[in-house]
Amino acid sequence: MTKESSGKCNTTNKAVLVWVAEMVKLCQPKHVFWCNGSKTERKALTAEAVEKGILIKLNQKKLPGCYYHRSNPNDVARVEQATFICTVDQEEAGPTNNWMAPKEMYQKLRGYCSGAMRGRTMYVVPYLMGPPGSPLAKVGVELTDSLYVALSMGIMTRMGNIAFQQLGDSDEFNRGLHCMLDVNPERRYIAHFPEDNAIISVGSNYGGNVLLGKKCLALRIGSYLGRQEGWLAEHMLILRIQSPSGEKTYIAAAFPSACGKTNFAMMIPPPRFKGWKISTIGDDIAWMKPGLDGRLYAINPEAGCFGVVPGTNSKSNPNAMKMISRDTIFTNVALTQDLDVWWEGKDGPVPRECLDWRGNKWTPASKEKAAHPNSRFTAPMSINPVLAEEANDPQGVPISAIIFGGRRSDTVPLVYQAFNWVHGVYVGATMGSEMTAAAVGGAGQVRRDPMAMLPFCGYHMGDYFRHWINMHKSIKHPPRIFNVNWFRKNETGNFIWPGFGENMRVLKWIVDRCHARTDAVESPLGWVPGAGALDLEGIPDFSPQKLEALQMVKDAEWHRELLMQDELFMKLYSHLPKELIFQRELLKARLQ
Ligand code: OXD
Ligand code: MN
Repeated sequence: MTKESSGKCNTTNKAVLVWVAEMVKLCQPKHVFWCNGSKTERKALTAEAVEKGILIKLNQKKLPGCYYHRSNPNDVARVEQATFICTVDQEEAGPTNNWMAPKEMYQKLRGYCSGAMRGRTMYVVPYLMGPPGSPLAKVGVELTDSLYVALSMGIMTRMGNIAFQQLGDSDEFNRGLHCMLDVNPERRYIAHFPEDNAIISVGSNYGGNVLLGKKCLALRIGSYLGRQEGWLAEHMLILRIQSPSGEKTYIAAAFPSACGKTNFAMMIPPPRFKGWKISTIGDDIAWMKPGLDGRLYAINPEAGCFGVVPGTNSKSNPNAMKMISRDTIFTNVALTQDLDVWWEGKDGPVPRECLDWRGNKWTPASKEKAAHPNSRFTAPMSINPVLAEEANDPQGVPISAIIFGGRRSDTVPLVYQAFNWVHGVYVGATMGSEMTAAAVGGAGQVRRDPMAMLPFCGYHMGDYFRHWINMHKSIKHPPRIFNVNWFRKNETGNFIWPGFGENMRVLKWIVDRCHARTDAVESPLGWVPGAGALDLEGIPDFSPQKLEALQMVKDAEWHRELLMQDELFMKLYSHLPKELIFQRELLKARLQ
C-alpha cells in the first residue's frame, strides 16, 4: 500500500485516541485501520473487498466503478424490534421505542463485543454529517469490522480526514461501534445512548442498521440533540424547484421509507412544465434550524443515496438511472451472466437466466423475486445529474414548504394545505402509511407513522410533537405545511393518480401557494386547490372525475381514521400537547 492508504492513525484528538484504544481492548482486532477517505485508500480497500468475496466487480464496460454485494438472507432490512433507545429514564424514550437501561444494554453488548474482532480488522471510520464548516454539521466516528460498511460510509458521508479537521480538539463526536458478530438475528441489536451521544450496533450488516451516520446518528440521536439545541432532525428529502423565470423555492418532504422520496427529489417535470427544473439537495434526511432572517434553513447531512432499487427505471426516475450507472454499490439485486445487474421493474428485457439476490439460479418461471424488494443502491450524491450546488452550502437552504405524505389506498386526498403551523403539526403527527419492505414485517398494513419518524425518533413522540409546536416561536416566517397522497386507488384497485413526473402538478400548486399566487378553497381537512387551480393539461387518460375521486373526503373513512389516530394519541397521552387534541376536536367538528 502507498503511504496515502496506509491505514495509520490520522488524528491527535485525545478523546478519539482514548476511546478507540478502549474499544480495541474490548474487541481485540488483529489490525486497526484508520480511514483517511482518500481515493487511493478507496481503491485499495475495494480491491481487498473483491479479493475477499465481499464485493463482486461488475461489468466495468456497462457499469464503470460499480460493485455488487449480497447480504446474509436473514439480514435484508431494518429491524425495528431490535432497535433500542437507552435512556436512564424509560419515560424519556416513550412508548413507541424499545427501551433498555443504558447500564444493562452496555453490559449486554460489551459482552457480545468482547473479543468479537479477534483475527479481524477494525476500521476506524471518521465521518462528517453535513457540509464542511456548517454550523449544523456533526462528526461521528464508527468503528466497524465490516469492510462493506467502511466502503459504504465512504459514499454516504464525507468520510476521512475531513471529519477530524472539523472536529479539531473537541470531544463532541458520536461514538459508534459496529460488530457483525455471526450476523445472527438472535444477537442483533441497534442500541442508541442519546445521553452519551453513542451507538452500538451488533449482529447485522444491513445498511439501515449499520451505516451509523444515517438512521442512528442523523435521525435518532439527531432528533434528541435537535430538541436540546433548538433544531429539527427529520426524515425528509430537500428539493429546489426553479421556475422558468429563475425563481428558486426550497421544499422539504417527509414520506415513510420506500414511498418515493428519492424519485420526488430527482423528478423531471412533464413537457407541459417547460422551463421548470427540479434539483436535489437531499433524498432522505434534513437537518433544519431557524436562521437569523427568521426562516427555517435545511441541510442534507448525507453525501450519498441509499435507495430502493426495484421499480427504478427510466419512467419512475431517469435521473437515478443515470446516477447508478457508475461508482455504485448494488446490494441484493439480481446478477446476470455478463455481470450486469437486474431487478423487477428495470427497463429492457427480463434476463432469460440470472442469479437471484440469494445467489440461486433464477429464470422468468421462478416463483420468487430475482431482486429482494428492499435491494439497494449506494451511490455518491455528486453523480446525481440534478444535484443542486446548494447541497454543499454550509448555511443550507431556506424552506418555503414542508410536505407530509404517506402511502394510502383510500381516505387521504391527493393534496391539501394545513390552515396554520399547529394544524400542520397535527397533520404530520397523525400521518398513516402502509408499511413497506424497508423494515422487517407488516408490509401493507396501515400504521401511524408520525412525520415518517416513528422508527427514527430518539425520544418520546409526544415531546417530539411539543418540540415541533415550540419551534414556531423561533421561526418568524414558517414554511407552509401540506399533505399529499400519490397512492389512492379506485374500486378496481388501480392507482388513480399517475405519480412520478406528474407530481410536478401538485408541486407547482404548492409553490404557488407559498408565493400567494393561487387560490384555495376550504375543506374539512384544510385548504384544497380551487377549480382549475391544479394544472392537469396533458395527463394521458385523466378526467375531472378522477380528480374528484382523488380529492374526495369520505365521512365514513375519516371517522375510521380518527379512531386510528386516537390509538396513537392514547398511547402518547401523558406527553401529548393539548393543542393536538384541540386540532382533533376541530377536525371532528368540521367533518360533522
Ligand atoms: C432508508 C429507510 O433506508 O428509510 O432510508 O429505511
Ligand atoms: Mn429513509
